[in-house]
Amino acid sequence: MSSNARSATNPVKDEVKASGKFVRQPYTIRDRFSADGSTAFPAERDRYHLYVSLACPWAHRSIIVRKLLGLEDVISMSVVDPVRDEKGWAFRDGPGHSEDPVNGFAYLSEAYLRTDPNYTGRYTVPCIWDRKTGRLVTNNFPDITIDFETQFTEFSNPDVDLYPEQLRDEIDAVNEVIYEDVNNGVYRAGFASTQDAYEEAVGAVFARFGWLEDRLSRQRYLVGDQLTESDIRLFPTLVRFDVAYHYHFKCNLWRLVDYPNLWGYARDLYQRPGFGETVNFDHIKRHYFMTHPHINPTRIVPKGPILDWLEPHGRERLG
Ligand SMILES: N[C@@H](CCC(=O)N[C@@H](CS)C(=O)NCC(=O)O)C(=O)O
Repeated sequence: MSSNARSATNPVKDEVKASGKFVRQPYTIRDRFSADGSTAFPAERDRYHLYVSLACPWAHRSIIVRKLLGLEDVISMSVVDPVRDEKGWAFRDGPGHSEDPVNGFAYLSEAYLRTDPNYTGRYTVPCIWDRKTGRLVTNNFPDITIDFETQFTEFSNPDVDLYPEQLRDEIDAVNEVIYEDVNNGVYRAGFASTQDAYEEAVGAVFARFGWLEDRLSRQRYLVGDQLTESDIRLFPTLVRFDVAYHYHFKCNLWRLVDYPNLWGYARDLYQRPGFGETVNFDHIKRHYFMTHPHINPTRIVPKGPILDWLEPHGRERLG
């Protein structure tokens, strides 16, 4: 099956290997922004548009960074319908989502095919459209936040540095293990098609949760004594964990709320500007439970769990 004729019920089918392991597709549109005009996409005001889903953890990272850096008036953004069908992400008016304000596209696929008529990957969020050249610049989520942090500094809040030079090596190392075991780990568990592949992935998720629980018992943030890109990488997975991954992706050895430090850390972030205000549990739940019918064929969205994200976190004592 070619990627352009993806299964209506399971768009990642091509990425589930004979071993039953989910191996995520490589990123295919990977141009970079530049502060100094050294690439074809210089950092400019009112030129670029970020397409996101509020359900998607990969997109959530770019939404948080855009907000924390104060780039909302520089890079415009719009939100797709959280429920995806066989045509992929759609632009539609509804609670928290809208039609495409830039191109009037009905489906995100149109942005990809306008960029490259031979595009065969999945039509994913987040991705960034360039009004000037009429194409997508990138759908590679790690580059998006790093470029916002390092190439748009002329336009961003000078008091916020999420990728400080002296912490970059440690941030990159932490991000790598978090990506493998946690961010993508929950997907490797949820999309596994054999018992062995599932168990390996779930083991990695909870082994890394143990490591994080220990690390966060001693420090308020993942790296250094400030908020960084690493915290922004972890938070979107944590905020989705008990409402989606625990049940829908069968990551159910424990819940986030069973880890005092990790749960306190997640609430600490949630209660800050840029974090809780960018979380939409309605989009998250409807997306996961209604978009993967090979996992949840009834598409029934669970009512719970009931969680108190605003409960005091007590993390101030750590610095
Ligand atoms: N760009 C990355 C991560 C982004 C990603 O997977 N986003 C999901 C939503 S959480 C998506 O847009 N999926 C569309 C699809 O599978 O057709 C990838 O291609 O794996």
